[in-house]
Amino acid sequence: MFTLSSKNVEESPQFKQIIVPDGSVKKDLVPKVSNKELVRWYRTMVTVRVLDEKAMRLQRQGRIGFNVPTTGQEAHVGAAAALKDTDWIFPAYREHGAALYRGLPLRTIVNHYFGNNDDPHRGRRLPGLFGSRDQRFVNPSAPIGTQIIHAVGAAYAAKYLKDGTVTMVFFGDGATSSNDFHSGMNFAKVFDVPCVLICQNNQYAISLPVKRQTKAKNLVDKAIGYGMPGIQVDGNDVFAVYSAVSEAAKRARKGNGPTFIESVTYRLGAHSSSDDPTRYRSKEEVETWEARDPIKRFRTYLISQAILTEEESKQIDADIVDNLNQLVKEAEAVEKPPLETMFTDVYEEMPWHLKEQLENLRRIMGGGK
Ligand SMILES: Cc1ncc(C[n+]2csc(CCOP(=O)(O)OP(=O)(O)O)c2C)c(N)n1
Repeated sequence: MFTLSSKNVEESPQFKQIIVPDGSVKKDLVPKVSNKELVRWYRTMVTVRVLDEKAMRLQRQGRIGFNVPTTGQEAHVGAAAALKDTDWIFPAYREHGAALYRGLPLRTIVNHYFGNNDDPHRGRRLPGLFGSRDQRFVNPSAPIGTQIIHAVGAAYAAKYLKDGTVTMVFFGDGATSSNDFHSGMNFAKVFDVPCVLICQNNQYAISLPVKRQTKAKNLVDKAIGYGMPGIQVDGNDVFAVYSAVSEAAKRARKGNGPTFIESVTYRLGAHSSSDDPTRYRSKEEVETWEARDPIKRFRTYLISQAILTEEESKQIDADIVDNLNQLVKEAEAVEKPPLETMFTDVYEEMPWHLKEQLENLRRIMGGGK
């Protein structure tokens, strides 16, 4: 049986790939998507990259508290693009591209990074763990894998209500070892709920490589045990991700139940701003994956097809940087939430014990805000 390793991903017999790393394509597999839409995907992917690079610098400068890197995993934008706006997305914590594609304003994410008074979460969540009801982009849960059962439950509700919506849940390779993965996958297929379960196999759960996570040859093989269709896809290929999710969403909408997708990708950055990946992986391995960069190959494709010129792509990139720098400047100038907001917005009326804690805190802080 074929075992996937960082060196041979392209040789896998079941691996779905449309744009190969040099930017050329398997023509008959290219999805029918307008040029305008392709440029939207490109913009979104570049925005995610630029945001990540900026956020890491801001964190190192002590201007924001934390960052969850997304560099290398931007092709998941194709997954969001394959759904309808009325479908629900249950993300893990590296799906900034799906949120932006759905229309969550970049300004909101930047405010959230600063935990300022305009952050809808008002600084009460780890930066990167944001959600938005308007975009049907559910708040990620920090405990690994829990969103799988939430998404499957919501899909069960959609089936019961016959409202035609599909749910899509993202999770990492590490999450496939969680109890919630098992119960979610099992329940999803037993009740044939309209759910797309997409595992972003970025090769590591913090420092634990995927080969120490499971004895299965490939994560996609896990679908077989639940009687569910599985697709293994090049997770650095936006076309392949889009096609796989389109196929899965179509199946779900027809009433034919869930699909498990293993999206094979790589986290080029650290696990989080608190991690040092040089302690557990080699420079050579990272370079192997840098050569499969999802943005570079998509840009090469767009330019080769005259969908964008080299100059236009550079202009888009530069505009994104300028816009982000401006948003950062503005977000940094917004006041921090007042102290009492740690206790408000939790209950409609603040209960006595929170009032007491607020008073104690005020006393300790010397009445400061
Ligand atoms: C239930 C649970 N156990 C452990 C952790 C600590 N933890 C945070 S992230 C992480 C790794 C998750 O890896 P994976 O699912 O592959 O996602 P990735 O971070 O690679 O995107 C772990 C173990 C947690 N948040 N929740």
